[in-house]
Amino acid sequence: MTNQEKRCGFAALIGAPNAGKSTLVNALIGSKISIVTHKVQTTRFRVRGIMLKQNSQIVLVDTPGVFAPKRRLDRAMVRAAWQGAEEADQIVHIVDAAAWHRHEDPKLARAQDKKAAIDTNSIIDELHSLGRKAILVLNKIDLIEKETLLAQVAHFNAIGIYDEIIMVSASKGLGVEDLGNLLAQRMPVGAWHYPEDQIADLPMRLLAAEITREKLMLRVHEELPYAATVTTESWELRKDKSITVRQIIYVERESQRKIILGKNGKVIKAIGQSARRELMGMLGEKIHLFLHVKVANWAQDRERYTEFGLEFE
Ligand SMILES: Nc1nc2c(ncn2[C@@H]2O[C@H](COP(=O)(O)OP(=O)(O)OP(=O)(O)O)[C@@H](O)[C@H]2O)c(=O)[nH]1
Ligand SMILES: [Mg+2]
Repeated sequence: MTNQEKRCGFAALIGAPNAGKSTLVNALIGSKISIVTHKVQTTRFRVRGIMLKQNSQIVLVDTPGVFAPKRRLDRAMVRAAWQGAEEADQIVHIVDAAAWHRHEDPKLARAQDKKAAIDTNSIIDELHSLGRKAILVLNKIDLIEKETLLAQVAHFNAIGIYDEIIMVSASKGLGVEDLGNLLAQRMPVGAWHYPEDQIADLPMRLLAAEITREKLMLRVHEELPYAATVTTESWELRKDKSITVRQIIYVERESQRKIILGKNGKVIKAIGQSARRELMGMLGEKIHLFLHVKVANWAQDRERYTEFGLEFE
């Protein structure tokens, strides 16, 4: 294959929180590079995954969900999402088709579904004003009936900003191949940006911090996941090839620190164990993971933003 035939470009995935963007990026790449939870606002910054398909190298940009921001961190997240979209060759708008279906029925709609629908509509407005066409992905089709889905296709088609609509189940792998092929064909001709075997553009210590944050989000509830952030302080390769990783979990208040530690350190221990297990599986080396919980006003601290490439306004 000559270099001329090669294609390379960026595809940004945008959507309301919890639509399944990170799950879809991981499914397209075939490896977990972006964390996933059942909670909204899991992804906080742009994560680049790299996928090879046909003769194309596609840089998939996973973005934070787009929602009405309140806090400084929220605003930085939403800005990061739109920057990802504006810079991309292709925009993929992901909608949770099951949530959209529920929001249309007063008997089924939960508060979260209504929020998702509002966020989805505001994304549509923004795409309109950007004057950008997008690929629509209706995700979570494993949860709804075919007829419902077809009605949704008609609804979104009529909006006039989508030049393709693809139905997928990111978690079941349905339709993922079709989306990959479409993106491959649409990438501009050009040399590949990354080595052939690279699947993510994210330093290991950042990914390791994300893994710990995922386990934390799965373990503690309500507002606590949003009051916490994780930083990798040190990453040390030992002679026996094992790796010592030290991380700090920042929370905003002493009461939150106590919950994360748990009785006799039970909660932090469980978070550490499952993070360590996942890191070991990923790196194939023995990991010694040390977690430390600190109270700090981190959401107002510039460094906690810049380490993730977020803007600090
Ligand atoms: N049933 C079903 N669940 C899915 C599917 N795709 C994603 N999910 C679930 O939806 C939830 C949210 O997935 P994420 O990938 O974290 O969603 P996201 O859009 O990245 O969310 P944020 O980062 O918070 O914006 C998780 O519990 C996933 O397992 C799907 O195709 N079917
Ligand atoms: Mg995500």
